[in-house]
Amino acid sequence: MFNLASLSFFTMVYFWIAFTLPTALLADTLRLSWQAVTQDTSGQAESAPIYYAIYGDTLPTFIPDEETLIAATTATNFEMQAQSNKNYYFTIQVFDSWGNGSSFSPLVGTAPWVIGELCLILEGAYDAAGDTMRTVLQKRGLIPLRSPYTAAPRETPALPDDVVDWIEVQLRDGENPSLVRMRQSFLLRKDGRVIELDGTLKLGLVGVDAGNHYVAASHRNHLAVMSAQPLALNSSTIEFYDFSDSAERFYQNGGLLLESGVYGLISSDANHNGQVQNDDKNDYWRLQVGLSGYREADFNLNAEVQNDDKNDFWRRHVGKGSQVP
Ligand SMILES: [Ca+2]
Ligand SMILES: [Ca+2]
Repeated sequence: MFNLASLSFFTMVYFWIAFTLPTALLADTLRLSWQAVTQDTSGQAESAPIYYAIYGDTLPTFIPDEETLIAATTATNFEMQAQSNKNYYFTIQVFDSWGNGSSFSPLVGTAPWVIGELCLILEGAYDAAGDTMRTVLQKRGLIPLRSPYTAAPRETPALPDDVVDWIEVQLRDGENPSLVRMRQSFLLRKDGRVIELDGTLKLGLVGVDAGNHYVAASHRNHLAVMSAQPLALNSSTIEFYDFSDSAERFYQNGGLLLESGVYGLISSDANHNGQVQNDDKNDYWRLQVGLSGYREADFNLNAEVQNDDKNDFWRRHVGKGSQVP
């Protein structure tokens, strides 16, 4: 009996992924193949049958478990129909005939990705007394299940607990930060953590290769911010960036001191054009004052457009602009 628990895939299994040309209008065939495992880590021959459990999902941060188990096979290849507008990620575990399982193979995917974790505070939602952000919008059922950022479309069947609002995360070129390499919608939790749609902290940022990237964050009625320097990101080691604890985290000093030791994004950009100007008041606040709901001019995110949105936020910031190039 061979114990596969310590079997290493890194030297024994290789993966290829290929898309074939679409044969049907809406589906591509996704093919996954790998080299057979024929021996264990100590070089002993492995006796058949061994089988391969294939786990997969549309996010690179998925957890391989019963829910993400797609198939088990004794073959060394696998085919499935894929939706052409989605990315897919896979990992494989091999089992011997006694049911001993190996470690998971390296992840493979249809698009490159990097991972990271992020923390930021929105001025409008911040409640210094509670050291946390208001979740009135969620408590009143007002946060849409579809991201408001149309350039980074995303949808979820349900929201996790303690959500403040949607947030857009961008990775920008490490040499030329005006170049947006990817943008993706996530959720902001009341403690400042940016979370995946299922609530996990690890963010899979899809569509870029490992390397140096500036991280930018954009909210629908706050001024966008960017990391002071590019971060070295890759697909296996988590880089945690916390915008909330120092003015020095922000590119061109683009953050706002909220209370001693706490920094955040500036509120009051109703039309999300990167500037707090008269039109944010005249074209949004003035038309929405007195209304409830998920509104652009609700600068403190309490689900009501009121005088304090103008007096305590817009008036203090008019003339300010985002420092993100
Ligand atoms: Ca504006
Ligand atoms: Ca308000």
